[in-house]
Amino acid sequence: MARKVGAAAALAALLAGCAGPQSALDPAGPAAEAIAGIWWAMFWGAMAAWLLVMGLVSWALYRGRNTRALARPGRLIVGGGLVLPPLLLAGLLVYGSVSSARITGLGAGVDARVDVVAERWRWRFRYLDDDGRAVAESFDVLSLPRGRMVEFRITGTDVIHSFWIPRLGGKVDAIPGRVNRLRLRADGDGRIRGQCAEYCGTGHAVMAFEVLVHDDAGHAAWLARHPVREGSPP
Ligand SMILES: [Cu+2]
Repeated sequence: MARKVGAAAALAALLAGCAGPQSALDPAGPAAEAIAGIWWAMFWGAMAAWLLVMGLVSWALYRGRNTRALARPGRLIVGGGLVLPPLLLAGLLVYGSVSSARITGLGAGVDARVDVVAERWRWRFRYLDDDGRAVAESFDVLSLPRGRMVEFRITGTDVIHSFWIPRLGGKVDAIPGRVNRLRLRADGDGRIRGQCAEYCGTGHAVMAFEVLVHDDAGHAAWLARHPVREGSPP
């Protein structure tokens, strides 16, 4: 009984590690869902391969002293060592490639645009209207309209940073002199957190930001409360 309780507690603790405001395994949008799908496929695939190897190791260790060697060891070496790995990796490559359009948002219609500027050490978000003019600006807090595909144009002013909201999608580098694009959609509620994912200096640890997902009206009202600052660079 105590063992069962212990095992249940260990499992609960393990699963609790999959949730939270910054967990890529707790997806709140289609890109993060695709990434989590690949992660779980790799996890279960690796688990199956590990169990297979451990089974073979156990068999080799405990089969007894006087049994004869494998009749045809070449088969196991060629099958397990040469044929199986390329097959598994090819399968993973195909699955990953098929998922990549969902991860980048390529081909998806864009509902809103946000410029992301990474600085030492903070995030500047500029919300653009349909004509590409900034209508609002915020620092270290990002508001997103729920269910809308948002295109982020990501750059940096000083060193390379990396824009990452694990519950929404993959990370993209913020490189000075270059604009990288990423499309993300936030469908879920709850606390979402972003973080600079590239070590950028002593302030790296404080380069986290909060993501607020609002409905359309809430998002518009939030933008109205965060006008572009006087003298802010374009
Ligand atoms: Cu940074």
